[in-house]
Amino acid sequence: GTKDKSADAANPNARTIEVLQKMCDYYDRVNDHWRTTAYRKAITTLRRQTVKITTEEDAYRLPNIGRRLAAKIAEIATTDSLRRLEYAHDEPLDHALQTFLNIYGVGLGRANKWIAQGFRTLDDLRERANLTPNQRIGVDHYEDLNTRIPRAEVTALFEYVRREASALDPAVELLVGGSYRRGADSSGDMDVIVTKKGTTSAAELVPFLEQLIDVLMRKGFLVATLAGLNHHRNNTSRNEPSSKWHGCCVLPPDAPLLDQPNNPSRPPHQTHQTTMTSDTGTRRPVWRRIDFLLVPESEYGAALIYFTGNDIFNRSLRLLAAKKGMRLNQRGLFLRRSDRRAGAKTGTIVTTSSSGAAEGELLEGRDERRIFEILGVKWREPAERWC
Ligand code: DCP
Ligand code: MG
Ligand code: MN
Repeated sequence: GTKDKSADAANPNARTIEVLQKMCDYYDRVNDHWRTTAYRKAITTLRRQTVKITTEEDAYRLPNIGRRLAAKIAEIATTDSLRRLEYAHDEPLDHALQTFLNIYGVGLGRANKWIAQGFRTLDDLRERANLTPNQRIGVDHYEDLNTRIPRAEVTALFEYVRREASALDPAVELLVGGSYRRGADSSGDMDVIVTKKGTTSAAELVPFLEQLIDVLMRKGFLVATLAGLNHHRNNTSRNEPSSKWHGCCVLPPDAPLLDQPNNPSRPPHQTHQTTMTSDTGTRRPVWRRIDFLLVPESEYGAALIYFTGNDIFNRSLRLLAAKKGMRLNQRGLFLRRSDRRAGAKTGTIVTTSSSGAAEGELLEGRDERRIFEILGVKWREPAERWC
């Protein structure tokens, strides 16, 4: 069809579509339905074009593209082609760009600005650039944060978190999602999903997470905060605490590192590198990225699907939901407002979502398998969700 990846790659607007898709995914994640829809429509329009759209005027003339999106499209198209013109045959510049793009939280715009300011290396940034606190963490721990975490270390890190969590509140349940739940040998980060029986909003879990983070910080397990609970990236929420926490952690030197709890054949610290030796010869633990995600029990199934991924799998499930008159996001599977008849088709008892009518009526939130069922998709084990 017109929506697959190979078709996008051949499109003259492929790069613009790719960037818009990332923004669309972001707005979708923060439940900004209005922007998500606007971006989705613009992407559909761009996919139909046979020439590259580079100016605001040309973009604005197309269907379903407003002034501001037209300006965005022109900006993406021109900055990206500028970059290609300037850097394509300039190996050092291209190398600098790749280095900067691998710094945690740094995108194309930021990286290009640093290059324009004359910076080429991490040392240039460290010594001369005006870095935000997060950028400084990304630069100072560049190697660590670009190293994948072996599965056994994710398991050990998680055991540590789980022990502290159950000491605070034994009723709270934790699970590692993301690539770890899909069975990966190594992960880019650790995605810890936090839930508790009887909860209906993430806010109910905030006091617990605040306590847990406090304990883990004091014990030296958590070493940096990148996005705290008071970080309002979600522009649709009015001053509510965020339901996620992003930061860095280290494996305590005495934590056991075993693939299985009773595997005596593999002594700790022998098969995986969890410490790094610095220039001065001192050993220090490797910094790892950790995310905490607060999920009420009522949304647990939908959140599990979302945070298990992978992102392509999520996108195809959402697309399928849309085709069937439903809407899937990290909070639940909903009946689209304009398409109430689908409820009759699925035979589901329809209840109103606590978040109001914006998302339509809630079909299922808490049960992962039930969401697959209602969508009419055969159950896929997490290990089968790589796409
Ligand atoms: N996710 C998504 N769309 C995105 C980003 C994330 O659907 N744009 C979902 C699917 C991911 C999950 O969130 O599996 C966790 O995000 P991560 O970035 O941590 O990705 P993974 O855990 O899958 O991979 P990695 O090993 O790189 O952490
Ligand atoms: Mg992950
Ligand atoms: Mn993550």
